[in-house]
Amino acid sequence: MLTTRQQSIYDFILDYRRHNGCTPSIPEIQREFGIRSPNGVSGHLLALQAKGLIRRAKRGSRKIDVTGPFDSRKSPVHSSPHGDPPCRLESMSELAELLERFRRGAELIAVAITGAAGAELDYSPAPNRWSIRQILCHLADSEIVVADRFRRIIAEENPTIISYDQDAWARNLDYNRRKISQALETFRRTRAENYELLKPLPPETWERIGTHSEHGKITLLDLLRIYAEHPEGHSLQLREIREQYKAFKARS
Ligand code: NI
Repeated sequence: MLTTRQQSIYDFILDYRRHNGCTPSIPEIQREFGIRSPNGVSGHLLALQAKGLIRRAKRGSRKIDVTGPFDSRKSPVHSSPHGDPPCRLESMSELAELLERFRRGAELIAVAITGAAGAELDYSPAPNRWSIRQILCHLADSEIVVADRFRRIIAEENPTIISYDQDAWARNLDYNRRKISQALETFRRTRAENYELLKPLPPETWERIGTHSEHGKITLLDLLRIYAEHPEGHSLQLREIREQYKAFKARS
């Protein structure tokens, strides 16, 4: 069992990686959780490491490998031993598989929230953890963001990809009050549009690049990998929240 804090830090690492294609630095984890010293973060990371969820190349290194059960699929973006994102396609069947995972994203989310209603939708398992409603809004908004990123990388020469603060969006864009049905529909519709855009692209287009404002060079293929994985991670998160809600209801 993880402590609530360890779980939150682990979730943060997974979600950060989903969005950015790499894991957060110690100072970023400090800032996120208001931890004063880097040693405080190291303590939590050592605990996650002891539980076999992460692995670190060496003490103090930026690179955190996620190895836990939530992530049996190795990070597609930073799986090379030198830490450079692989830009090339291993095979056309790999691409077909990624596109199919990407296509199925909205369906996965719809299944994960089937039957959820009422207070369950706004239940937050712990401070700073998102509710089902907030996660759905986040999925809709992040799909709109990536719709722009895909189009820029395909159409423009090395466009700048600007990062966004997903927690500030959740706080300031009314995620607590938005309609879940509408968020799911936006996610489904935007993902379908993105899929139609990506499906017929010729192999060389997948090597086109953009430059991320914080993380540097990223290929169209990297972006597809990250966003094929994105709803998969959040669907596991949704299932966990629903389990936690069930336990909470049983207690109260
Ligand atoms: Ni996310």
